[in-house]
Amino acid sequence: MAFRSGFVSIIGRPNAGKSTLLNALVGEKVAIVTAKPQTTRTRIQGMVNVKAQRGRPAGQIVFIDTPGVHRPDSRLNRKMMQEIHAALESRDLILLIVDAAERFGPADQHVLDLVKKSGGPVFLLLNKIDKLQKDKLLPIIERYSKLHEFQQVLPISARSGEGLDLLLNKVMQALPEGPRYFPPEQYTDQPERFIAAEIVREKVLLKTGKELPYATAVVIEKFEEGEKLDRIAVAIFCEREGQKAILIGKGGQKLKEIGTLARVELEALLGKKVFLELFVKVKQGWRESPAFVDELDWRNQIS
Ligand SMILES: Nc1nc2c(ncn2[C@@H]2O[C@H](COP(=O)(O)OP(=O)(O)OP(=O)(O)O)[C@@H](O)[C@H]2O)c(=O)[nH]1
Ligand SMILES: [Mg+2]
Repeated sequence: MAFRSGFVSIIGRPNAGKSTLLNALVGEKVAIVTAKPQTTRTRIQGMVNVKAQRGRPAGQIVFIDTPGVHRPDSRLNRKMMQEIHAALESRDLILLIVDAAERFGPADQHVLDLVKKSGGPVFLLLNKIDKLQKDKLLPIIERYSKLHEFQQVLPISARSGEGLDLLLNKVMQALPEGPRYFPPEQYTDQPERFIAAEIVREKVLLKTGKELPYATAVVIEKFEEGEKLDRIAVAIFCEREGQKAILIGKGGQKLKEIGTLARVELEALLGKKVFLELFVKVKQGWRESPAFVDELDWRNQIS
């Protein structure tokens, strides 16, 4: 059977579990995951190399994680929506992912309309079925199936892995013959620097309350690779002095906790000791600054 490949975009509301799904499919932490909405800010590719099995050809699937679909109210949010539109264009397949335990509402309709408008085949993934009583599932599937001619409606749990094998098989069946786009050992398109910044941002989201997540941005200021030790300096931007005080915490305690968590994960990622320095900086209104928001996207940092 001929090799198959294609690009598959994962689209859904904030917190639906898009990044958790990407990580579970790839088997590596490609995208950061938190319980807070709007965690993902750019589109992120994760590659899965599929071996041939009985009745299934070998292939390479490039999954694209995206920010959650929301109503944009700032420059940053508009940029996030642009990322979603970019991921919707000329894809081989769209995975629309919803939290199966939540009621379908206007925000879900908005996502569905967006996906419909882009045309092309769509799989509906009913995620988080681990939270659901089994007898609740069938009526949910029936209700969702009436909304659109989905090519597949698949119950999954990105967290437990339930349903993901079947999902991979169905995706492979839906993809065309095509080349291997990336070498087999490459599992993401993001540079290490960006992953490092994202890891720090994840720890910031994890360790702070409701208000800060939207107001923080993380920029790598120094990334010096050594044989045994990497020296990384990171700026955490927020919008107000009060937020800076929260991030630093009493006697620097909060920042220390963030730094320790991030360092441990960076050392595992880089396979080396890491000397990590964090600086908190205030940049008023950065979310409205086109230059700053554009600079946050690693694609713009490279070109
Ligand atoms: N119980 C359960 N929780 C899940 C599952 N998938 C994701 N979650 C949780 O849902 C929350 C959001 O997960 P993410 O993967 O960050 O969601 P996302 O869609 O990428 O969110 P944004 O990046 O903010 O758009 C996290 O707390 C996850 O642990 C699942 O299958 N079951
Ligand atoms: Mg995400």
